Amino acid sequence: MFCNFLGVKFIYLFVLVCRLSNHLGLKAAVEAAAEFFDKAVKPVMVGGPKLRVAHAGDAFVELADASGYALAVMPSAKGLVPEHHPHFIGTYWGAVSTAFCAEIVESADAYLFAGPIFNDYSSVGYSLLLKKEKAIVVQPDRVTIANGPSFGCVLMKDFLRALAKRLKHNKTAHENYSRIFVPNGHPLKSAPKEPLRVNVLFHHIQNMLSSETAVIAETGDSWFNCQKLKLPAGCGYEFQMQYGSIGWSVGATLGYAQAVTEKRVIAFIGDGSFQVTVQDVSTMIRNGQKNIIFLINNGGYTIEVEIHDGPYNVIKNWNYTGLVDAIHNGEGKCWTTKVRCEEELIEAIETATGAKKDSLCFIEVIAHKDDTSKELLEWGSRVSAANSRPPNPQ
Ligand SMILES: Cc1ncc(C[n+]2csc(CCOP(=O)(O)OP(=O)(O)O)c2C)c(N)n1
Ligand SMILES: *[C@@H]1O[C@H](CO)[C@@H](O)[C@H](O)[C@H]1NC(C)=O
Ligand SMILES: *[C@@H]1O[C@H](CO)[C@@H](O)[C@H](O)[C@H]1NC(C)=O
Ligand SMILES: *[C@@H]1O[C@H](CO)[C@@H](O)[C@H](O)[C@H]1NC(C)=O
Ligand SMILES: [Mg+2]
Repeated sequence: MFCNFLGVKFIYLFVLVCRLSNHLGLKAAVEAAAEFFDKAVKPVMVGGPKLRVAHAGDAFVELADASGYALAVMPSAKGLVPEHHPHFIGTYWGAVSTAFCAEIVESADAYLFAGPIFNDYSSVGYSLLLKKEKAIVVQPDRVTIANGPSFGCVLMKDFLRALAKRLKHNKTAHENYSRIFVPNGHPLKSAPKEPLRVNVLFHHIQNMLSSETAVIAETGDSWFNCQKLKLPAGCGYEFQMQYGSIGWSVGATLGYAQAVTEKRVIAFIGDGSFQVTVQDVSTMIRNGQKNIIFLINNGGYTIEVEIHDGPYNVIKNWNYTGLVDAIHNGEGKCWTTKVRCEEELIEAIETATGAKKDSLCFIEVIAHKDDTSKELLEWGSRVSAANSRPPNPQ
C-alpha cells in the first residue's frame, strides 16, 4: 500500500514537472532544428499518432502553414492531420503509402516526424527507407535531432509553434509532388450483377463521407481500404494499429457514436473480427444509435492469409444479417441487408442514408475470399518476411 502510494506520488510529480517546457531546452531545440531545416533543399513533415496525446494537431498545422513544407500522415495518425490542407501529400506507410507520398518523403533531405510510433506494422516489416541523420523526431516531451542532440522536457506543441516562427519558407517538396503526382486509378466498371469487388465497394464509400460522418476501420483488409479514403474536412477517423486486436471496432463504434452524437459512424468490419465482439450491436440498438456497419464477409481471415496461410484462416460462415435481426428482435430501430453486386450496394447505401437514416443499418457485403487490396499483398509479404527472420543472437 505504502509503496504503491509512493509510486503514484512519484509519477504524479514527474507529470507535473513536464507539464511545462523547460525554457532554455525549448530555445536550444528550436535553434538546432531551424539550423538543420534551413539547410535542407526539400524538407517534409509527417504526423504520427502521438499528436493526439500531445494535443499538438493545431501546432503541427501551424508549422506546415508557416514553413510551406509538404505534410504527410502516418497510417496510425489518419484523422489527426487535415487531408484537405493545401500541402497534404497523403499517407506515409513505406511501400504501401498512398500514391507519390513515399517517394517524396524518402527522397527528402530532411524530415520532421511528430509523435511517430514505428512498429512492425507501421514500418511495413521494418522496411522503411528512412535515415536517422535526416530526421528530427518530436515526441510529446522530447525533441531529437538526427543522431543527437536530444532535448528533454520540451513539449511538442511548444516546440512546433516556436519552430513555425523561426523557419525559412520552403515549398520545394510540395511543388515537386504537385508536378509529378498522378492520382490512383478508378476501379474497372462492374458488369451487370457481377459479384461485388472490394475496390468497387470503397469507390462508393468515398462519396458517403462528409464532416457529419466518422469512419471506424477494423483490423484486416479494412485497414488498407479505409486508409485510401480521402477524408473531407471534419470527417472523423479511428483505427487501432498498435495492437491490432480484432473485434476492437465493434466496441469502438458503440463508444464513438455514444460520445460524438453529431456524426454518423460508418464502420468497416471483417467477418472474423465481428465474430469476436458482435454482442455490442445489442447496446447500439438499445441506445438508438444510427451507425452504418459494413460487415465484409469474405469467409475468413484474409489478412492472415497474406502473412501465413493455413486451413485455420477459413472460418465458419454465419448468417450475419440473421444474427443481427435476432439481436434486434423487434425492439428499437435496425435494418439489415445482404449485398452481392454493385446494383445491390447502391440501393443499400441509398436506403441507409435515406429511408433508414434514423436506424442502425447493417449491410453484409459478400466478397470473394481472395479479394484483397494490393497494399495488403505487399504489406503481408514484408511483415511475413520480418516475422520469419531468425531470432537475434543473444
Ligand atoms: C484478439 C486477436 N486475435 C487474433 C488476432 C490475429 N488476427 C489479425 S487479423 C485476423 C483476421 C481478421 O479477419 P477479418 O476480420 O475477417 O478481416 P479480413 O482480413 O478478412 O478483412 C486475425 C485472426 C488479432 N490481431 N487479435
Ligand atoms: C528551399 O531551400 C533550398 C536550400 O536552401 C533552396 O535551394 C531552395 O531555393 C528553397 N526553395 C524555396 C522554394 O524556397
Ligand atoms: C525537387 O526539387 C529539388 C530542388 O529544386 C531538386 O533537387 C529535386 O531533384 C527535385 N525533384 C524531386 C523529385 O525531388
Ligand atoms: C439469414 O437471415 C435472413 C435475415 O434474417 C433470412 O431472411 C434468411 O432466410 C437467412 N438465411 C438462411 C440461409 O437461413
Ligand atoms: Mg474476413
